[in-house]
Amino acid sequence: MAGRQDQTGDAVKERVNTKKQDPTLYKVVLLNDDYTPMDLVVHVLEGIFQKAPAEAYRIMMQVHLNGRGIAGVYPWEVAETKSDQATAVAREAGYPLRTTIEEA
Ligand code: TYC
Repeated sequence: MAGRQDQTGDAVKERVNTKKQDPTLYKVVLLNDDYTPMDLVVHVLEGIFQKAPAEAYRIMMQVHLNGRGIAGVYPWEVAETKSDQATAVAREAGYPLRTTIEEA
């Protein structure tokens, strides 16, 4: 079985699972643009990043006023998936919302 050393004779099973978790966390950063509607960004923050309405609005305004803001902090695969989902929602609606992923 992958990731296991069988117990035979006096051999000791040393590893149960060789697939180690990556402990590194990554920020999904939303970037400002002049075209994506504010309410679409709030919708993305609520629907994809699980933010409460007031927090979603706060993050959206942070991005609008300062150019960038943190949508959330996640393990790599979660960050990548949410980043892709956010831009996909915007593209489907015809808007250029962009994100970046940075080590937290
Ligand atoms: N600046 C956009 C506007 O005035 C709103 C916006 C906020 C766009 C956050 C992108 O990540 C963003 N409609």
